[in-house]
Amino acid sequence: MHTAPLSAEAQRQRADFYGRIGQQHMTPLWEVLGALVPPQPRTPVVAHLWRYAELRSQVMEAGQLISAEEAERRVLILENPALRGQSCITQSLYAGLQLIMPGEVAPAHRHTQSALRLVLDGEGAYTAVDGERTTMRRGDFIITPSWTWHEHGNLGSQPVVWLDGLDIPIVRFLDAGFAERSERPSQQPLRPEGDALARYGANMLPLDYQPRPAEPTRVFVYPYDRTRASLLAIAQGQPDPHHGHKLRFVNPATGASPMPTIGAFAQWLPAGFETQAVRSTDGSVHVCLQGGGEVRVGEHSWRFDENDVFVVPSWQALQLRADSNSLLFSFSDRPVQQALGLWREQREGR
Ligand code: GTQ
Repeated sequence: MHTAPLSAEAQRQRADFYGRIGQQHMTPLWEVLGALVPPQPRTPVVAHLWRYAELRSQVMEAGQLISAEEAERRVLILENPALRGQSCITQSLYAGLQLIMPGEVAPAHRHTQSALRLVLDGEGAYTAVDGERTTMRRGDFIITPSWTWHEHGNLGSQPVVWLDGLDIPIVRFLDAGFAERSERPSQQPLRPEGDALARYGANMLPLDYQPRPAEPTRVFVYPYDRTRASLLAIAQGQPDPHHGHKLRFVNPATGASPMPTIGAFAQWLPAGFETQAVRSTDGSVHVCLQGGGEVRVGEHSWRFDENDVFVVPSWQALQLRADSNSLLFSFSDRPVQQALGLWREQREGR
């Protein structure tokens, strides 16, 4: 403030005025302008790391407490420590660890919220999306776009755990949430497994396919072996000083992000590589699929290992160091920010 201190009388006058206009549901902008229009992002979100080795037993305990059928989805939500009770990991994104036990089905439903899955632990489960199943293998990135029917099942003999990422807070903010349960817990398979990937994800497209703008991709599984092979191939070249070897997942028919509200990325950091600090306006959720090292976010730092999940708030500097060859998956609301012309990134030293 550059103005002279207020007299007691003037302070009283203002307080009285605020009280009177408050009766009519008004409030003065000048008292809140700095907070409403900050010079740079001032997020309430805090950085945090969830160590999978410490969470796994509790995820498994949930498997004894409630069935997938009763729960509809048996998920332990990862709540940002500064946003407890709000079911979100950043202001715009939800994340949780979902467990499905052998023989269980998490029944078919659909909702306007878009979801991604990143398979972490166990094998033998599948997700079905609009009549096609995909087997869930560790590291697979699977999507269920807005309003697609989906269920999960486990035909194997092991508990299977994956990370769910959804745009629940975005849809809540917009008051645009709809959901419905299917009459049948499992969808009738309409196409063989692999059909969508062959039609839409092999550098070809069906003859008459014309995607609408912002239509989510018909490819609903990005297999880990393909992702890893691409990262290993580009890792023969020079890494980017701020990102290492990092690629974004796309709708192969359009080049846009797989779903309009959530962007997803995969990153390879060779053993010993340390990134330079970078910050961006999209708060992001990261998962270590291979390797381990150290993550620094602002003043905080953590060791990360396989299956650990960490959240980086908007506009906080991120630095990563890989102790062994490391592969990280991440997701954020970047496509939303880019569509609105809001996204910014700042690379240290530039
Ligand atoms: O698997 O459909 O973590 O509807 C939250 C809501 C997962 C799902 C979640 C959901 C799902």
